[in-house]
Amino acid sequence: MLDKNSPVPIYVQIEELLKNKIFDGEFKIAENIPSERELSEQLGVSRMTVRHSITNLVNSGLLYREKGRGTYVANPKLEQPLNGLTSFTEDMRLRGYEPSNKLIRFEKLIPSIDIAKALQMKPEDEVFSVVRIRNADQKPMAIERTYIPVDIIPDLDKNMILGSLYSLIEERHHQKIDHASQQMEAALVTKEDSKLLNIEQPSAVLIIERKSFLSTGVPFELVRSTYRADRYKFITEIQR
Ligand code: 16G
Repeated sequence: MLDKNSPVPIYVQIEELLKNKIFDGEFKIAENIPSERELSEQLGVSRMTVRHSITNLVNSGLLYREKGRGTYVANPKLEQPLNGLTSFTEDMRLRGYEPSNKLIRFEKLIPSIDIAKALQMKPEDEVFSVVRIRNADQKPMAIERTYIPVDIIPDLDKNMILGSLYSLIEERHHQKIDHASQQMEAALVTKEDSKLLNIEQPSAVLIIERKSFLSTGVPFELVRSTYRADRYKFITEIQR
């Protein structure tokens, strides 16, 4: 299967071989591929060479590693439009995934001056500080750290925030969500987030910070979302 006399490096030949197995469906989406040890034995090459090929396929998004569990065939990356003011729950349902949340933190506190300022709050006003892991079909996709002024949803509790924040605001509180400003940057995942997202260190993540407003002009959330870069692709339509 591998041609040791070929000018094509062995690790590239292994990449091609693994790619073909993925495209032919022999290795199936979301299933484990054989371990580095198994592949190196089957192919008669060193584990280092196999690891090199697998790392390249992980970097190109065809495979992903899960800590302590092995290497899996990736779903095609999720294409997330950046044009609309949508919620995680809506985005996942639209793509046929079942959204769920794992609540990591839920506290009521007086925020830092910067956060209070951004949310146009008085220094003595409280916020809910919420950290959620956002899953699609039980797989972690993003971590969201959200600040919501207590005045917006005074009776917010742990169970409510396990559902959609946006539908709570719109359907239960009958407020209209109007617009948001957001910024995006690339980063390496922190140690804490690598555990929450179940990815290895180092891995790339995409961070979006969003501040969203009600139709009354009042800001209702300040959110820092950390997305797995191996699972997301952000798209926009632009016109000249
Ligand atoms: C999205 C929003 C986030 C919002 C959340 C609400 C981005 C960058 N962020 O993840 O600001 O808080 O949806 O989702 O899109 P929910 O209604 O499902 O709780």
